[in-house]
Amino acid sequence: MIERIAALRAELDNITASDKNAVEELRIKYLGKKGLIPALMADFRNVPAESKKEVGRAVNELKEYAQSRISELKESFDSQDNEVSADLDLTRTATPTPCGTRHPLSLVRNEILEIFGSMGFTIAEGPEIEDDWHVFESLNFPPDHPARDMQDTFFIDRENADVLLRTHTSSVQTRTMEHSQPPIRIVCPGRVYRNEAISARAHCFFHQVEGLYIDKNVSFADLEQVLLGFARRMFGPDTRIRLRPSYFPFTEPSAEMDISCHICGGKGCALCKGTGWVEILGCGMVDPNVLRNCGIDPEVYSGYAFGMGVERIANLKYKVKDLRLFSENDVRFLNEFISAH
Ligand code: 2NL
Repeated sequence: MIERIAALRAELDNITASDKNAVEELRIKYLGKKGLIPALMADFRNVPAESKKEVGRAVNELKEYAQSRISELKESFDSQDNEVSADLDLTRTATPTPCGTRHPLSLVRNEILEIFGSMGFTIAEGPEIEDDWHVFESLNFPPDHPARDMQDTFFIDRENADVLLRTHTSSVQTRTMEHSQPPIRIVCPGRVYRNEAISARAHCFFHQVEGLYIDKNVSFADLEQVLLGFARRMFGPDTRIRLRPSYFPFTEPSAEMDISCHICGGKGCALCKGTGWVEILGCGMVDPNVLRNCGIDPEVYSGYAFGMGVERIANLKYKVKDLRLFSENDVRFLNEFISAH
């Protein structure tokens, strides 16, 4: 009996296991109901009385030794499982997931809309494929106006000259006037198309935000104040504006607005070509013909309108030299605007 105990003990000294299942198999082999150690214990009754004390202690020690060897092996696998989580440093900063950026034109458009929104203008949008009436006729373009030429406007149906891509977002404003009465106070953002050769300074499409305000007693002074407020929020509180007489078919009088150069403050630099002023938009009082065409009585109501190119404002704000960068979607360019959010 003592020899069998010693042999089992020696065996237990050398047990190894490749995984948890192997440990379980060993446990069954030595300690399970029909295992070697319970079998040994079953034979205990055959041990002569004078040896019972000694053998009993040895069997109990063997059992304890087997239990400790088996749990030792088991723990080695448990701690291996834990080693993965022990390596995991939960205080470390996670690897950053690269995420997209807003397009600079979206940033500038949103900023423009936000400024006019705070002055009570709501956003109106409309179709890019338009008809002659909404783009030209209603807006007081004479039939022989050069903008109506094939050279400037994209006609998208060979047979039908009445299907074209809008050349300005004014068509959204005429649509709004057609179906609602003043007061009307809207800003119209959107893409517009012109048939031009693509270069650093021109593209066949660009983006506009136009504004329209119609009510009783709207004056040119109202227009000037709203545009001054806009210029100061967009380009800084010290910005000054000047309005130069101009011509548009749909406004009378018409003007072009310059801001004091935000780079040199008006002293003269490369951006303002030494003049101290940079042009940012066109504007004017809505021509009475336009109001009449859209079902609004020019004897009762008056209004102002303005229009600006989003690319032009973005060029000035971010000093982008080549217009084509705005539509090429080169991520090296786009990633420069992460911090502008
Ligand atoms: C520019 C100039 C302008 C308007 C757009 C407008 C719209 C209606 C009636 C009257 Cl429905 N006017 N829009 C007026 C003046 C100038 O845009 O240089 N845009 C890029």
